[in-house]
Amino acid sequence: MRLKIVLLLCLAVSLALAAVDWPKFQKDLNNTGLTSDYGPLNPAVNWTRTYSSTFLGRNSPVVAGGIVYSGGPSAVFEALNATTGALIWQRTDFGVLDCTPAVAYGMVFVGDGNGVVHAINATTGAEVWNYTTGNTFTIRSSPAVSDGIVYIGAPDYKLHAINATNGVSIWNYTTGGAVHSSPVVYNGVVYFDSADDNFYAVNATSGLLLWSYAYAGSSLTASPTIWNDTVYITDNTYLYALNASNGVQLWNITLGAWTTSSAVWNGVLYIGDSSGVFHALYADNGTEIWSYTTGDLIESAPAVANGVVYFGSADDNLYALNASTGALIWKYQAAYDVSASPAVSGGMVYFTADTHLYAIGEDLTPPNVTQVYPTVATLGQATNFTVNATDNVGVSNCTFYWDGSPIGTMNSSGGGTYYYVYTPQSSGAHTAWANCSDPAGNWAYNSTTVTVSTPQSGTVVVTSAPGYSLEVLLALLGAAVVVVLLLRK
Ligand SMILES: [Ca+2]
Ligand SMILES: [Ca+2]
Repeated sequence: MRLKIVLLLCLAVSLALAAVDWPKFQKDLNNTGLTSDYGPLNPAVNWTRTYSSTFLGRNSPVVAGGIVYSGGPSAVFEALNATTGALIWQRTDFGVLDCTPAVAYGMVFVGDGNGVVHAINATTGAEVWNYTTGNTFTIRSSPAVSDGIVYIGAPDYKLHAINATNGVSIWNYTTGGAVHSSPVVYNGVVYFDSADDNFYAVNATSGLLLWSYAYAGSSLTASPTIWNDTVYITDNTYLYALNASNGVQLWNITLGAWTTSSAVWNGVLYIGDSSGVFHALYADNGTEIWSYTTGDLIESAPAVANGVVYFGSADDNLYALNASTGALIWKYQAAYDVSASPAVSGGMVYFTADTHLYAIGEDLTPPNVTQVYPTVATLGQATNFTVNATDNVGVSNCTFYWDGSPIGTMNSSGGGTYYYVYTPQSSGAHTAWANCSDPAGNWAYNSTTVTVSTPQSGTVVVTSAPGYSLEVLLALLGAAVVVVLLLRK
Protein backbone atom coordinates (compact mmCIF):
# COMPACT_ATOMS: atom_id res chain seq x y z
CA MET A 1 0.00 0.00 0.00
CA ARG A 2 2.84 2.37 0.86
CA LEU A 3 4.40 1.64 -2.54
CA LYS A 4 1.11 2.50 -4.23
CA ILE A 5 0.87 5.81 -2.36
CA VAL A 6 4.45 6.67 -3.33
CA LEU A 7 3.73 5.82 -6.96
CA LEU A 8 0.58 7.96 -6.90
CA LEU A 9 2.51 10.88 -5.42
CA CYS A 10 5.20 10.51 -8.11
CA LEU A 11 2.49 10.43 -10.76
CA ALA A 12 0.82 13.50 -9.30
CA VAL A 13 4.13 15.40 -9.19
CA SER A 14 5.03 14.40 -12.77
CA LEU A 15 1.54 15.47 -13.92
CA ALA A 16 2.01 18.88 -12.34
CA LEU A 17 5.46 19.34 -13.91
CA ALA A 18 4.48 18.10 -17.35
CA ALA A 19 1.35 20.21 -17.79
CA VAL A 20 1.10 21.78 -21.24
CA ASP A 21 -0.65 25.15 -21.35
CA TRP A 22 -4.03 25.59 -23.03
CA PRO A 23 -3.68 29.38 -23.25
CA LYS A 24 -6.48 30.38 -25.67
CA PHE A 25 -9.65 29.32 -27.48
CA GLN A 26 -8.92 25.96 -29.19
CA LYS A 27 -5.42 25.88 -27.69
CA ASP A 28 -3.25 27.36 -30.45
CA LEU A 29 -3.05 29.99 -33.21
CA ASN A 30 -4.52 27.50 -35.72
CA ASN A 31 -7.52 26.73 -33.46
CA THR A 32 -6.71 23.01 -33.73
CA GLY A 33 -8.06 22.13 -30.26
CA LEU A 34 -5.17 19.66 -30.09
CA THR A 35 -2.77 19.31 -27.17
CA SER A 36 0.23 17.05 -26.58
CA ASP A 37 -0.97 16.81 -22.98
CA TYR A 38 -3.65 14.39 -21.84
CA GLY A 39 -6.96 14.49 -20.01
CA PRO A 40 -8.65 12.10 -17.60
CA LEU A 41 -9.62 8.55 -18.63
CA ASN A 42 -11.31 7.77 -15.31
CA PRO A 43 -12.98 11.02 -14.32
CA ALA A 44 -13.21 12.41 -10.82
CA VAL A 45 -14.29 15.96 -10.00
CA ASN A 46 -11.15 17.56 -8.56
CA TRP A 47 -12.88 20.82 -7.81
CA THR A 48 -15.76 23.01 -8.92
CA ARG A 49 -16.45 26.68 -8.49
CA THR A 50 -20.00 27.96 -8.28
CA TYR A 51 -21.11 31.49 -9.11
CA SER A 52 -24.24 33.47 -8.43
CA SER A 53 -25.12 33.82 -12.13
CA THR A 54 -24.88 31.59 -15.19
CA PHE A 55 -22.14 31.44 -17.81
CA LEU A 56 -23.38 32.81 -21.15
CA GLY A 57 -22.04 29.96 -23.27
CA ARG A 58 -18.77 31.14 -24.83
CA ASN A 59 -16.80 31.19 -21.59
CA SER A 60 -14.15 28.55 -21.98
CA PRO A 61 -11.49 28.61 -19.29
CA VAL A 62 -7.83 28.71 -20.36
CA VAL A 63 -4.82 27.29 -18.50
CA ALA A 64 -1.28 28.70 -18.39
CA GLY A 65 1.52 28.21 -15.87
CA GLY A 66 -0.66 26.19 -13.50
CA ILE A 67 -3.34 28.89 -13.39
CA VAL A 68 -6.87 28.73 -14.79
CA TYR A 69 -8.16 32.05 -16.16
CA SER A 70 -11.91 32.17 -16.35
CA GLY A 71 -14.09 34.99 -17.63
CA GLY A 72 -17.74 35.08 -16.69
CA PRO A 73 -20.33 34.55 -15.56
CA SER A 74 -21.50 38.14 -15.54
CA ALA A 75 -18.48 40.44 -15.05
CA VAL A 76 -16.40 38.11 -12.88
CA PHE A 77 -12.89 37.54 -14.22
CA GLU A 78 -10.51 35.50 -12.13
CA ALA A 79 -7.36 33.45 -11.81
CA LEU A 80 -7.53 30.14 -9.94
CA ASN A 81 -4.96 27.54 -8.95
CA ALA A 82 -5.39 24.87 -11.64
CA THR A 83 -4.83 22.03 -9.17
CA THR A 84 -6.88 23.18 -6.20
CA GLY A 85 -9.27 25.82 -7.56
CA ALA A 86 -8.04 28.28 -4.92
CA LEU A 87 -8.64 31.91 -5.91
CA ILE A 88 -5.47 33.81 -6.85
CA TRP A 89 -7.06 37.05 -7.96
CA GLN A 90 -10.43 38.30 -9.08
CA ARG A 91 -11.79 41.35 -10.93
CA THR A 92 -15.44 42.35 -11.15
CA ASP A 93 -15.02 45.76 -12.79
CA PHE A 94 -15.29 44.73 -16.47
CA GLY A 95 -18.42 44.45 -18.61
CA VAL A 96 -20.22 41.11 -18.93
CA LEU A 97 -17.85 38.46 -20.27
CA ASP A 98 -18.99 36.12 -23.06
CA CYS A 99 -15.78 34.93 -24.70
CA THR A 100 -12.57 33.07 -23.97
CA PRO A 101 -9.43 34.92 -22.80
CA ALA A 102 -5.92 34.40 -24.20
CA VAL A 103 -2.66 34.30 -22.22
CA ALA A 104 0.64 35.51 -23.70
CA TYR A 105 3.68 37.52 -22.58
CA GLY A 106 2.66 37.28 -18.91
CA MET A 107 -0.67 38.95 -19.66
CA VAL A 108 -4.27 37.84 -20.10
CA PHE A 109 -6.24 39.46 -22.92
CA VAL A 110 -10.02 39.51 -22.98
CA GLY A 111 -12.86 41.49 -24.55
CA ASP A 112 -15.83 42.53 -22.42
CA GLY A 113 -19.51 43.37 -22.69
CA ASN A 114 -18.82 47.08 -23.17
CA GLY A 115 -16.71 46.69 -26.31
CA VAL A 116 -13.46 47.09 -24.37
CA VAL A 117 -10.39 44.86 -24.72
CA HIS A 118 -8.35 44.45 -21.53
CA ALA A 119 -4.72 43.39 -20.96
CA ILE A 120 -4.20 42.15 -17.42
CA ASN A 121 -1.04 41.14 -15.58
CA ALA A 122 -1.47 37.35 -15.38
CA THR A 123 0.21 37.14 -11.96
CA THR A 124 -1.33 40.07 -10.13
CA GLY A 125 -4.59 40.79 -11.97
CA ALA A 126 -3.62 44.44 -12.42
CA GLU A 127 -4.78 46.01 -15.67
CA VAL A 128 -1.86 46.85 -18.00
CA TRP A 129 -3.92 48.63 -20.67
CA ASN A 130 -7.37 48.73 -22.18
CA TYR A 131 -8.52 49.39 -25.71
CA THR A 132 -11.91 50.74 -26.72
CA THR A 133 -13.46 49.38 -29.92
CA GLY A 134 -15.96 51.28 -32.08
CA ASN A 135 -19.09 50.54 -30.06
CA THR A 136 -20.19 49.29 -26.65
CA PHE A 137 -21.66 45.93 -27.64
CA THR A 138 -20.44 42.63 -26.20
CA ILE A 139 -17.21 41.27 -27.66
CA ARG A 140 -17.60 37.55 -28.40
CA SER A 141 -14.37 36.99 -30.28
CA SER A 142 -11.57 35.31 -28.37
CA PRO A 143 -8.19 36.89 -29.05
CA ALA A 144 -5.23 35.35 -30.88
CA VAL A 145 -1.85 36.76 -29.85
CA SER A 146 1.10 36.42 -32.21
CA ASP A 147 4.38 38.31 -32.76
CA GLY A 148 3.46 41.00 -30.25
CA ILE A 149 0.01 41.65 -31.74
CA VAL A 150 -3.43 40.93 -30.25
CA TYR A 151 -5.96 40.05 -32.97
CA ILE A 152 -9.59 40.28 -31.87
CA GLY A 153 -12.93 40.75 -33.60
CA ALA A 154 -15.62 43.14 -32.35
CA PRO A 155 -19.27 44.02 -32.95
CA ASP A 156 -18.05 47.28 -34.56
CA TYR A 157 -17.62 45.21 -37.81
CA LYS A 158 -13.85 45.22 -37.39
CA LEU A 159 -10.98 42.88 -36.81
CA HIS A 160 -8.54 44.79 -34.59
CA ALA A 161 -4.76 44.35 -34.48
CA ILE A 162 -3.49 45.84 -31.21
CA ASN A 163 0.07 46.21 -29.91
CA ALA A 164 0.21 43.64 -27.07
CA THR A 165 2.69 45.71 -25.04
CA ASN A 166 0.94 49.09 -24.94
CA GLY A 167 -2.59 48.61 -26.33
CA VAL A 168 -2.06 50.93 -29.30
CA SER A 169 -3.94 50.10 -32.52
CA ILE A 170 -1.69 48.78 -35.29
CA TRP A 171 -4.42 48.37 -37.92
CA ASN A 172 -8.03 47.34 -38.21
CA TYR A 173 -9.96 45.77 -41.04
CA THR A 174 -13.60 46.74 -41.59
CA THR A 175 -16.15 44.17 -42.80
CA GLY A 176 -19.89 44.50 -43.41
CA GLY A 177 -20.97 42.87 -40.13
CA ALA A 178 -20.01 42.05 -36.56
CA VAL A 179 -16.85 39.98 -36.16
CA HIS A 180 -17.61 37.43 -33.44
CA SER A 181 -15.37 34.63 -34.66
CA SER A 182 -12.04 33.88 -32.99
CA PRO A 183 -9.30 34.49 -35.55
CA VAL A 184 -6.62 32.08 -36.72
CA VAL A 185 -3.08 33.32 -37.38
CA TYR A 186 -1.14 31.17 -39.84
CA ASN A 187 1.87 31.92 -42.05
CA GLY A 188 1.57 35.67 -41.55
CA VAL A 189 -2.17 35.72 -42.36
CA VAL A 190 -5.16 36.38 -40.08
CA TYR A 191 -8.31 34.41 -40.94
CA PHE A 192 -11.74 35.30 -39.57
CA ASP A 193 -15.46 35.25 -40.25
CA SER A 194 -17.88 38.19 -40.30
CA ALA A 195 -21.66 38.36 -39.88
CA ASP A 196 -21.68 39.87 -43.41
CA ASP A 197 -21.55 36.23 -44.65
CA ASN A 198 -17.96 36.41 -45.82
CA PHE A 199 -14.76 34.80 -44.65
CA TYR A 200 -11.58 36.89 -44.76
CA ALA A 201 -7.83 36.34 -45.08
CA VAL A 202 -5.86 39.48 -44.19
CA ASN A 203 -2.10 40.11 -44.01
CA ALA A 204 -1.22 39.90 -40.29
CA THR A 205 1.33 42.73 -40.45
CA SER A 206 -0.33 45.23 -42.79
CA GLY A 207 -4.03 44.45 -42.43
CA LEU A 208 -4.39 44.32 -46.24
CA LEU A 209 -6.98 41.93 -47.70
CA LEU A 210 -5.49 38.84 -49.39
CA TRP A 211 -8.75 37.12 -50.30
CA SER A 212 -12.32 36.66 -49.11
CA TYR A 213 -14.83 33.87 -49.58
CA ALA A 214 -18.61 34.39 -49.83
CA TYR A 215 -20.63 31.77 -47.96
CA ALA A 216 -23.47 29.99 -49.77
CA GLY A 217 -25.57 30.40 -46.60
CA SER A 218 -25.45 32.71 -43.61
CA SER A 219 -22.53 33.24 -41.28
CA LEU A 220 -22.66 31.50 -37.91
CA THR A 221 -19.69 33.44 -36.58
CA ALA A 222 -18.03 30.08 -36.01
CA SER A 223 -14.27 30.10 -35.82
CA PRO A 224 -11.92 28.69 -38.46
CA THR A 225 -9.44 25.86 -37.98
CA ILE A 226 -6.31 25.43 -40.09
CA TRP A 227 -4.50 22.18 -40.78
CA ASN A 228 -2.18 21.21 -43.60
CA ASP A 229 -2.64 24.51 -45.52
CA THR A 230 -6.41 24.01 -45.44
CA VAL A 231 -8.86 26.26 -43.62
CA TYR A 232 -12.08 24.68 -42.30
CA ILE A 233 -15.06 27.01 -41.88
CA THR A 234 -18.79 26.59 -41.47
CA ASP A 235 -21.97 28.52 -42.26
CA ASN A 236 -25.59 27.51 -41.68
CA THR A 237 -25.49 25.21 -44.72
CA TYR A 238 -22.04 23.70 -45.23
CA LEU A 239 -18.74 22.76 -43.73
CA TYR A 240 -16.13 24.06 -46.17
CA ALA A 241 -12.49 23.21 -46.77
CA LEU A 242 -10.63 26.06 -48.51
CA ASN A 243 -7.07 26.36 -49.74
CA ALA A 244 -5.50 28.62 -47.09
CA SER A 245 -3.30 30.39 -49.65
CA ASN A 246 -5.95 31.54 -52.12
CA GLY A 247 -9.40 30.73 -50.68
CA VAL A 248 -10.28 28.23 -53.42
CA GLN A 249 -12.85 25.71 -52.19
CA LEU A 250 -11.55 22.13 -51.95
CA TRP A 251 -14.79 20.50 -50.83
CA ASN A 252 -17.95 21.09 -48.80
CA ILE A 253 -20.45 18.86 -47.01
CA THR A 254 -23.67 19.31 -45.07
CA LEU A 255 -23.83 18.21 -41.42
CA GLY A 256 -27.08 19.03 -39.61
CA ALA A 257 -28.31 22.62 -39.88
CA TRP A 258 -24.96 23.93 -38.66
CA THR A 259 -21.77 22.76 -37.03
CA THR A 260 -19.38 23.81 -34.28
CA SER A 261 -15.82 24.95 -34.76
CA SER A 262 -13.51 22.00 -35.38
CA ALA A 263 -10.59 20.25 -33.80
CA VAL A 264 -8.07 18.34 -35.89
CA TRP A 265 -5.67 15.51 -35.14
CA ASN A 266 -3.67 13.24 -37.39
CA GLY A 267 -5.60 14.04 -40.57
CA VAL A 268 -9.00 13.74 -38.89
CA LEU A 269 -11.42 16.62 -38.36
CA TYR A 270 -13.67 16.49 -35.28
CA ILE A 271 -16.89 18.48 -35.30
CA GLY A 272 -20.34 18.51 -33.66
CA ASP A 273 -23.63 19.50 -35.29
CA SER A 274 -27.03 21.00 -34.51
CA SER A 275 -28.74 17.60 -34.50
CA GLY A 276 -26.53 16.44 -31.62
CA VAL A 277 -24.30 14.22 -33.75
CA PHE A 278 -20.54 14.37 -33.30
CA HIS A 279 -18.44 13.48 -36.36
CA ALA A 280 -14.92 12.34 -37.20
CA LEU A 281 -14.16 13.14 -40.85
CA TYR A 282 -11.13 12.67 -43.07
CA ALA A 283 -9.74 16.21 -43.25
CA ASP A 284 -8.68 15.59 -46.87
CA ASN A 285 -12.15 15.03 -48.30
CA GLY A 286 -14.82 15.24 -45.55
CA THR A 287 -15.64 11.51 -45.66
CA GLU A 288 -17.06 10.34 -42.36
CA ILE A 289 -15.01 7.88 -40.29
CA TRP A 290 -17.41 7.54 -37.38
CA SER A 291 -20.18 9.46 -35.65
CA TYR A 292 -21.61 9.51 -32.14
CA THR A 293 -25.13 10.70 -31.31
CA THR A 294 -25.73 12.73 -28.12
CA GLY A 295 -29.10 13.72 -26.69
CA ASP A 296 -29.24 17.34 -27.83
CA LEU A 297 -27.51 19.91 -30.04
CA ILE A 298 -23.72 20.34 -29.85
CA GLU A 299 -22.33 23.89 -29.66
CA SER A 300 -19.05 23.14 -27.94
CA ALA A 301 -15.89 22.99 -30.08
CA PRO A 302 -13.98 19.79 -29.28
CA ALA A 303 -10.59 19.26 -27.64
CA VAL A 304 -8.29 16.36 -28.55
CA ALA A 305 -5.71 14.98 -26.14
CA ASN A 306 -3.81 11.69 -26.19
CA GLY A 307 -6.26 9.96 -28.53
CA VAL A 308 -9.35 11.15 -26.67
CA VAL A 309 -11.78 13.80 -27.93
CA TYR A 310 -13.65 15.88 -25.33
CA PHE A 311 -16.73 18.01 -26.08
CA GLY A 312 -19.98 19.15 -24.49
CA SER A 313 -23.62 18.74 -25.54
CA ALA A 314 -26.83 20.55 -24.70
CA ASP A 315 -27.90 17.19 -23.20
CA ASP A 316 -25.85 18.55 -20.25
CA ASN A 317 -22.98 16.05 -20.58
CA LEU A 318 -19.30 16.46 -21.20
CA TYR A 319 -18.20 13.54 -23.38
CA ALA A 320 -14.86 11.75 -23.69
CA LEU A 321 -14.75 9.53 -26.80
CA ASN A 322 -12.00 7.37 -28.24
CA ALA A 323 -10.82 9.65 -31.08
CA SER A 324 -9.98 6.68 -33.31
CA THR A 325 -13.17 4.66 -32.91
CA GLY A 326 -15.80 7.02 -31.49
CA ALA A 327 -16.40 4.65 -28.55
CA LEU A 328 -17.63 6.33 -25.38
CA ILE A 329 -14.94 6.35 -22.68
CA TRP A 330 -16.95 8.34 -20.17
CA LYS A 331 -19.44 11.16 -19.85
CA TYR A 332 -20.08 13.50 -16.99
CA GLN A 333 -23.46 15.07 -16.35
CA ALA A 334 -23.16 18.77 -15.58
CA ALA A 335 -25.82 21.09 -14.22
CA TYR A 336 -27.00 22.33 -17.64
CA ASP A 337 -25.98 22.57 -21.34
CA VAL A 338 -22.23 22.27 -21.86
CA SER A 339 -22.02 24.93 -24.60
CA ALA A 340 -18.50 26.27 -24.27
CA SER A 341 -15.41 24.34 -25.28
CA PRO A 342 -13.39 22.33 -22.79
CA ALA A 343 -9.71 23.06 -22.08
CA VAL A 344 -7.36 20.13 -21.43
CA SER A 345 -4.12 20.54 -19.47
CA GLY A 346 -2.13 18.60 -16.89
CA GLY A 347 -4.38 15.53 -16.97
CA MET A 348 -7.43 17.70 -16.28
CA VAL A 349 -10.36 18.92 -18.34
CA TYR A 350 -11.86 22.30 -17.45
CA PHE A 351 -15.25 23.53 -18.68
CA THR A 352 -18.19 25.72 -17.75
CA ALA A 353 -21.92 25.02 -17.57
CA ASP A 354 -24.76 26.88 -15.89
CA THR A 355 -23.26 28.53 -12.78
CA HIS A 356 -20.28 26.18 -12.48
CA LEU A 357 -16.67 25.93 -13.51
CA TYR A 358 -15.65 22.25 -13.42
CA ALA A 359 -12.18 20.77 -13.08
CA ILE A 360 -12.25 17.04 -13.78
CA GLY A 361 -9.10 14.96 -13.39
CA GLU A 362 -8.00 11.37 -13.23
CA ASP A 363 -9.38 9.50 -10.23
CA LEU A 364 -6.29 8.62 -8.17
CA THR A 365 -8.09 8.29 -4.83
CA PRO A 366 -8.66 4.73 -3.57
CA PRO A 367 -11.80 3.83 -1.63
CA ASN A 368 -11.93 4.22 2.14
CA VAL A 369 -12.69 0.87 3.77
CA THR A 370 -13.64 0.38 7.44
CA GLN A 371 -12.70 -2.60 9.60
CA VAL A 372 -14.47 -5.86 8.95
CA TYR A 373 -17.15 -6.61 11.55
CA PRO A 374 -17.79 -8.68 13.69
CA THR A 375 -14.50 -9.66 15.34
CA VAL A 376 -15.89 -12.82 16.91
CA ALA A 377 -17.59 -15.82 15.27
CA THR A 378 -18.53 -19.38 16.09
CA LEU A 379 -17.16 -22.48 14.41
CA GLY A 380 -19.60 -23.83 11.82
CA GLN A 381 -22.00 -20.91 12.18
CA ALA A 382 -22.80 -18.72 9.17
CA THR A 383 -21.65 -15.20 10.03
CA ASN A 384 -22.51 -11.97 8.25
CA PHE A 385 -19.22 -10.08 7.82
CA THR A 386 -19.70 -6.41 6.86
CA VAL A 387 -17.62 -3.37 5.96
CA ASN A 388 -18.43 0.19 5.00
CA ALA A 389 -16.65 1.37 1.85
CA THR A 390 -16.85 4.82 0.24
CA ASP A 391 -15.07 6.46 -2.70
CA ASN A 392 -14.94 9.92 -4.31
CA VAL A 393 -16.39 8.45 -7.54
CA GLY A 394 -18.03 5.26 -6.25
CA VAL A 395 -17.05 1.77 -5.13
CA SER A 396 -17.31 -0.73 -7.97
CA ASN A 397 -16.83 -3.90 -5.91
CA CYS A 398 -15.47 -5.43 -2.69
CA THR A 399 -13.98 -8.92 -2.30
CA PHE A 400 -14.06 -10.87 0.96
CA TYR A 401 -10.84 -12.66 2.00
CA TRP A 402 -10.37 -15.24 4.75
CA ASP A 403 -6.83 -15.94 5.95
CA GLY A 404 -5.47 -14.30 2.81
CA SER A 405 -7.54 -16.26 0.29
CA PRO A 406 -10.25 -14.60 -1.80
CA ILE A 407 -13.63 -16.10 -0.89
CA GLY A 408 -16.11 -14.15 -2.98
CA THR A 409 -17.57 -10.82 -4.09
CA MET A 410 -19.34 -9.00 -1.28
CA ASN A 411 -22.99 -7.95 -1.67
CA SER A 412 -24.07 -4.35 -1.36
CA SER A 413 -26.86 -3.55 1.04
CA GLY A 414 -26.78 0.17 0.18
CA GLY A 415 -25.39 3.15 2.04
CA GLY A 416 -21.83 1.98 1.40
CA THR A 417 -22.32 -1.27 3.35
CA TYR A 418 -21.00 -4.50 1.83
CA TYR A 419 -21.53 -7.95 3.37
CA TYR A 420 -20.49 -11.53 2.89
CA VAL A 421 -21.94 -14.51 4.78
CA TYR A 422 -19.12 -16.86 5.65
CA THR A 423 -19.01 -19.97 7.86
CA PRO A 424 -15.68 -20.41 9.72
CA GLN A 425 -14.34 -23.94 9.41
CA SER A 426 -11.74 -23.86 12.19
CA SER A 427 -11.50 -22.21 15.58
CA GLY A 428 -8.88 -19.78 16.82
CA ALA A 429 -7.60 -16.48 15.40
CA HIS A 430 -8.24 -15.83 11.72
CA THR A 431 -7.92 -12.87 9.38
CA ALA A 432 -10.95 -11.48 7.58
CA TRP A 433 -10.38 -8.73 5.09
CA ALA A 434 -12.30 -6.74 2.53
CA ASN A 435 -10.59 -5.37 -0.59
CA CYS A 436 -12.60 -2.68 -2.41
CA SER A 437 -12.00 -1.12 -5.87
CA ASP A 438 -13.29 1.93 -7.71
CA PRO A 439 -13.98 2.18 -11.48
CA ALA A 440 -10.43 3.50 -12.09
CA GLY A 441 -8.97 0.36 -10.50
CA ASN A 442 -7.74 2.08 -7.33
CA TRP A 443 -8.13 -0.27 -4.41
CA ALA A 444 -7.84 -0.39 -0.62
CA TYR A 445 -8.40 -3.02 2.01
CA ASN A 446 -8.95 -3.29 5.73
CA SER A 447 -8.37 -6.43 7.74
CA THR A 448 -9.57 -7.67 11.09
CA THR A 449 -8.57 -10.53 13.37
CA VAL A 450 -11.64 -12.70 14.00
CA THR A 451 -11.68 -14.98 17.05
CA VAL A 452 -13.60 -18.15 16.17
CA SER A 453 -14.87 -20.08 19.18
CA THR A 454 -16.17 -23.65 19.44
CA PRO A 455 -19.96 -23.80 20.04
CA GLN A 456 -21.00 -25.12 23.50
CA SER A 457 -23.44 -28.03 23.29
CA GLY A 458 -27.05 -27.16 24.14
CA THR A 459 -26.52 -23.47 23.41
CA VAL A 460 -28.52 -21.79 20.66
CA VAL A 461 -26.29 -19.43 18.77
CA VAL A 462 -28.00 -16.45 17.23
CA THR A 463 -25.96 -15.04 14.41
CA SER A 464 -26.44 -11.72 12.76
CA ALA A 465 -27.04 -13.33 9.38
CA PRO A 466 -29.47 -11.45 7.14
CA GLY A 467 -33.07 -12.62 7.50
CA TYR A 468 -33.04 -12.48 11.30
CA SER A 469 -34.01 -8.87 11.23
CA LEU A 470 -35.49 -6.96 14.14
CA GLU A 471 -38.89 -7.08 12.38
CA VAL A 472 -38.83 -10.88 12.24
CA LEU A 473 -37.83 -11.16 15.90
CA LEU A 474 -40.58 -8.71 16.92
CA ALA A 475 -43.11 -10.67 14.84
CA LEU A 476 -42.07 -13.92 16.57
CA LEU A 477 -42.33 -12.23 19.97
CA GLY A 478 -45.80 -10.89 19.07
CA ALA A 479 -46.94 -14.37 17.99
CA ALA A 480 -45.70 -15.83 21.30
CA VAL A 481 -47.69 -13.21 23.25
CA VAL A 482 -50.85 -14.05 21.27
CA VAL A 483 -50.36 -17.76 21.99
CA VAL A 484 -49.95 -17.08 25.73
CA LEU A 485 -53.09 -14.91 25.78
CA LEU A 486 -55.07 -17.60 23.93
CA LEU A 487 -53.90 -20.29 26.40
CA ARG A 488 -54.96 -18.15 29.37
CA LYS A 489 -58.59 -17.93 28.09
CA1 LIG B 1 -29.82 20.80 -21.68
CA1 LIG C 1 -11.72 6.80 -6.43
